[in-house]
Amino acid sequence: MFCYQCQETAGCSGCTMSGVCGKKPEVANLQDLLVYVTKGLSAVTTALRNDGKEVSENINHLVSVNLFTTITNANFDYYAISEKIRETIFVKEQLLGELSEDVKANLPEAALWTGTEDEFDAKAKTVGILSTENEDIRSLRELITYGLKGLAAYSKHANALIRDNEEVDAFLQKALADTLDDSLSVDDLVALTLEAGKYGVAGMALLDEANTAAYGNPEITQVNIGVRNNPGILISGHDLKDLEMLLEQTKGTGVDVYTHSEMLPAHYYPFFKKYDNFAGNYGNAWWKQKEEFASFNGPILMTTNCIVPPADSYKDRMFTTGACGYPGCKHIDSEYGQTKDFSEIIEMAKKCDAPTEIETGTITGGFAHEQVFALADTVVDAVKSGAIKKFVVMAGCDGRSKSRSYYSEFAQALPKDTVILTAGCAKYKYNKLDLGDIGGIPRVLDAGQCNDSYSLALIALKLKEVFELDDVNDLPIVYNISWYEQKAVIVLLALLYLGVKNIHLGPTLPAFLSPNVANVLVENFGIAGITTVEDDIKTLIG
Ligand code: FS2
Ligand code: SF4
Repeated sequence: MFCYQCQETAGCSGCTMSGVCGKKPEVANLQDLLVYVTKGLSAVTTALRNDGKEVSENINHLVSVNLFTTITNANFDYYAISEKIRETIFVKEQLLGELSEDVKANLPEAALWTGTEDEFDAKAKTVGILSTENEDIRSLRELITYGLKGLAAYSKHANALIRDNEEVDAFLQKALADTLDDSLSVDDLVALTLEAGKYGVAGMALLDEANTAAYGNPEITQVNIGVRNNPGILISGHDLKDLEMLLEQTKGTGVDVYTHSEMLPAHYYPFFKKYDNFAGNYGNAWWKQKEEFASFNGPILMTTNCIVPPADSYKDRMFTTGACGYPGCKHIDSEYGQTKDFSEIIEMAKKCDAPTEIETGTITGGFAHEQVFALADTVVDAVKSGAIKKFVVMAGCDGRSKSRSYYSEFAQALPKDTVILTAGCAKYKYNKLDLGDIGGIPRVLDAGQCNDSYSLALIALKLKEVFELDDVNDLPIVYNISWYEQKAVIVLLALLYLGVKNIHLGPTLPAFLSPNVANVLVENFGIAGITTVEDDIKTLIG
């Protein structure tokens, strides 16, 4: 195996024996094959579109789910991945029949390869990351592929709410196919990387529209972090449609529902407030789940990443749905638009003890675009009066490396006239610290999940308009972003597309950036790593 797609990759260079995330070599290899056949399918769908033919939503969904399946900590299930490869080859074979022999002759090998299950392992070993020899081409192909994985994840959530964007899907598949094209130069791939950022904005806008149309605009909300006496179900991940189905099915059963990690922002949506059994948020970011899932006592539903390989003490209480999976954990699913049957989880919950309390109090969030726009006058006045000197975007991911304590320390060391804008599970490094407020505006404004970084971009663009500036970089906003997995890659590419410069990215720069590709990002966009809290405060705040 060779995998270097996430921030925790072994030795900051690549996992080769087994994943730091817990991914076994045979699963890592099979994920490479799933990416390969999905790229092959995408070359076929791109050829069909070029030929004026339509590609069905089902196929677009298959491409997105396949990519999502290979995101860090999403799916560890060899047989589920193998099944997706089989399905993808089957669909691709059917579509190939719609293309002329001339067009087929120009397709890449991935589009034409077919094999049975007994051939998957051997083939997988030949199609991994290292099969691209030139390190800059490899770096750009992987940077693009990881961005597309993030885009696919956001599309998949929108698809669950019956929202599709054919333009986004067509780009995603064309760009996947382009990563197989040996005729593309480094410059071509750099241009494709930036184009991916443009579609990253479109993908996040699609999901934002889907979420807010279904559940209303997030509003300032205090979320309870203690527990009640009823048995509970803990729901983690990002899929709000899954939460809606779970809340509907648990109504009146005596079972409470708690959010975990990236599901916390669901509390900010008006729609979910009508459920009396929507009890609060339990725990912290994904990487603490071993202790927190054990003390929760009830069943856990993982709707997406990030899964930590479960301990035996709660493995039989952990369920998966959607793109994620773990061997030995029951997977519950349905077709798009159909209801998932969570009755088994609810029945299990009834027999479990109530959660053990691990903390008490509340946390405040809900500062997505409409809520911040509603406060625009107060915010603008605070900037004009000098009460707020700077906004610091600290969106992104949390993770288990000790070096990430930097982000808690950085948040605490910021001058009192700065406001943190956050989104994603990165927030858990500082959302329980008492950082106070500035004239009633909390110093940590949480917009929501990682995809809600879109809100932060809209807020920046709104401030640019209000202050009549030509360049978003002239705003008093600085960026100190933490990353872990591939959704952060599409968020980063989206920010670059919007013209944001001088983003600091940590705790380490991606291992998949070759020195030359890293230089392109440094020279054109001023991307930098992090150093010490003291020095970075000086650099960013002055
Ligand atoms: Fe956090 Fe994991 Fe949100 Fe990532 S819970 S690192 O999936 O996308 O953020
Ligand atoms: Fe290693 Fe990250 Fe890949 Fe897991 S996802 S195998 S930790 S690089």
